[in-house]
Amino acid sequence: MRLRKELGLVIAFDMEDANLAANFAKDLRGAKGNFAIKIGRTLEMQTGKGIIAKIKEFSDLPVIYDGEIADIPYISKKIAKNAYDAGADAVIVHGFVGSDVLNEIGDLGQGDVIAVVEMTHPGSDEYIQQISEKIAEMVEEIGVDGVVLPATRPERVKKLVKIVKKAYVISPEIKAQGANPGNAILNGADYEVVGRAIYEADNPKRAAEEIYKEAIGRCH
Ligand code: 3DU
Repeated sequence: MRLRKELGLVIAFDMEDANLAANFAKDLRGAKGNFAIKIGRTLEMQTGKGIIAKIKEFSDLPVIYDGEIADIPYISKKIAKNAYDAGADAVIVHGFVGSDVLNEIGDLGQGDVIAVVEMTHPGSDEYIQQISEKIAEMVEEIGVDGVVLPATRPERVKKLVKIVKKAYVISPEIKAQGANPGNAILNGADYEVVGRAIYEADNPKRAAEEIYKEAIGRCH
């Protein structure tokens, strides 16, 4: 199931309790909104790639494997293939590693390729931000399916979406690191990524629906 280029929320599954993750995936069935699930390494490390299959079994939402893949083409492709074979609809790969890695994974033809173009944390000023416009040009030329841009820097989202025109944009760091729901979407993102503010809430399903409503509500 490919992600569509439309407004929505990607829920980061970074919890370290696999049972909690599976129950939350089940609970999200029928949640009001356009959602996708992103499985991070912190969750995957608990059980291995089996967690991808388990979440897919319990959920009808698109599942992204966020391995932040950044290795040589041969290894990156193996990691991506393992994730796709386990049921992932998309994988996240770093753009800075270069076009050969992205092409190698794209050639598998098993699902979406989402490239990290720029990051959110302060340290990303030191290196990745210096080259992110070049990364954006490269991923646009290759034709990846999605890109990751930083919600904490809405002005960067605005600038980078002028370069990356075809791919859908997912933007992390809503709430936990200060960005407000809707900020990235108002600046050109398609999906906002929310982790802790949802899965650490007393009622995660309700938190997902509320944050979705808040983000999308600002865009009409
Ligand atoms: O801060 P939160 O708990 O809402 O989670 C943010 C998620 O976004 C988390 O899964 C992290 O891995 C991801 N992320 C990126 O993919 C890229 C970034 O530059 C920053 C966070």
